[in-house]
Amino acid sequence: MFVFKKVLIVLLVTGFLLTACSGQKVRDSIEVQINLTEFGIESSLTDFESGVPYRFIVTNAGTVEHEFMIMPPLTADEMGMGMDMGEMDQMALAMIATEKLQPGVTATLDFSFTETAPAGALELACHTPGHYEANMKLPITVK
Ligand SMILES: [Cu+2]
Repeated sequence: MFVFKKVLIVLLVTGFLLTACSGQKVRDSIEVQINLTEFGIESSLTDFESGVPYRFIVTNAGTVEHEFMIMPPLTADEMGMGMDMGEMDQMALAMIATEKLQPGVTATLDFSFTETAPAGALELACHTPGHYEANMKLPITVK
């Protein structure tokens, strides 16, 4: 009876540890530090993997308001046309709006890419009027 109890306890503890470990693997996201400035975007990571959960920690390190978008690059035509913000928002895979990125503020965004993206297909960008044209963009890849 004593041995049986011991085995049972070992099994219970092992089961608990396995559950705890596998649960953590699913939840843990990779942190990506992002700085927005006048005018540029810096990121601790530019090569991503599809299916991996990322936590984008975006800081507006500038003195004017910015926004953060993950989206395809705009063509020269689209830039010239002056797309409205609604169209822009629809193109974005994910975004943090201007209201949440006032100067000095840090906002977070949890996001997983669901598809791969070769070089040139996606970028991090700020589309506050004039900022994209002033080079607030950073190419990324997703494998
Ligand atoms: Cu901006």
